[in-house]
Amino acid sequence: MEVKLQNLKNTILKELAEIKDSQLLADLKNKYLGRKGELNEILKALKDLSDLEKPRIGKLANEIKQELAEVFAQAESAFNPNKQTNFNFDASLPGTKKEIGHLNPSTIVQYEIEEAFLAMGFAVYDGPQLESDYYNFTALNIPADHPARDTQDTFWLEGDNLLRTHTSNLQVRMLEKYGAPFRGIFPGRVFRYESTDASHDHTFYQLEGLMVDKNINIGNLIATMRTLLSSVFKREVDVRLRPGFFPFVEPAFEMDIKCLVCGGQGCSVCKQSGWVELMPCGMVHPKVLEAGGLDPKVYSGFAFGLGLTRMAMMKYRIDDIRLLQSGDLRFLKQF
Ligand code: FA5
Repeated sequence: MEVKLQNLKNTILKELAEIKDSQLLADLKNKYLGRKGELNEILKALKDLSDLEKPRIGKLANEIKQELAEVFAQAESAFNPNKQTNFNFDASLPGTKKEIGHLNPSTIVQYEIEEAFLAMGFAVYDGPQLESDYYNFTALNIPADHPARDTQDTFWLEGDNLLRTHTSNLQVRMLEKYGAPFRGIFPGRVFRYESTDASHDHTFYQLEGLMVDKNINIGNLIATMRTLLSSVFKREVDVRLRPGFFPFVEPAFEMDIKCLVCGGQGCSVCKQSGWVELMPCGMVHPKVLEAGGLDPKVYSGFAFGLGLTRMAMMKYRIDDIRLLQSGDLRFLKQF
């Protein structure tokens, strides 16, 4: 049978070489490869082979069949070159739109802020999310027994480690590493062991800013806050400044924004108050400067800790923070 197959193949190839037109080609194909063609007749005998021979001869038969099909296809397109491209091509039709990824709204806002701060001579830094108690709390003038620790529910890890509760963990790290003068922002992910609702998540993004130099004052802080807001909103928005309390800044302020989801009327995002806590800030506490190796009599500075995820909610009027990390493409594709 093996010999029969090889002989058939050789005969077909020989006859094919002498074919002069497409009709003869079609006849030849039908004669040998058609349903009742000679090749199929030989293949019918496969079933009578021994179990030992069947796989080997079967494989060979398939290879020959495939090879001949390709040879005929080539011959057909040689006789009729238009056959292959037998469709109407309209270059003016729009192409199929490729699906591309989308940036998360928090990332869009982060990039806008980064651009504005780079233009003001700030640099963008990153740092550890797995942090020690020292940099997250103690170095920020929040010793072990300080009640301020309770305001940021913490995911504690083994030893003295934790998942950072805020991007302020980088304040002392940066001063230690770069000294003064210093201008930097540090966007990043933070974690809090708290239950979620429309404006609270357990994992969210903050963007910290720190500027330290000689003669830095509250005027510099306020001018920077203004630049930050206009870089994101590109228009005037209602904000209010009220006294705050954070052991690492003195004086400390809370900057709230009039809720843009409800226009200040009251909703689940602003807890019916019309205002959303957005950006605490203040003048760097002398103890923090000291922890960073600087003399507070020579240097002063300001720091702020923007709720980046909440900023994105305000900008895009997103009424539930949990949507931002839901991974729901119907939501993400809108940005
Ligand atoms: C802090 O985290 C301070 N480190 C901020 C700071 C930096 C103060 C520098 C002074 C100087 P607070 O816990 O308030 O502060 O969080 C800052 C912002 O993060 C809030 O105003 C809010 O916008 C956002 N935020 C806080 N908790 C959550 C949460 N669970 N989900 C989403 N956003 C939150």
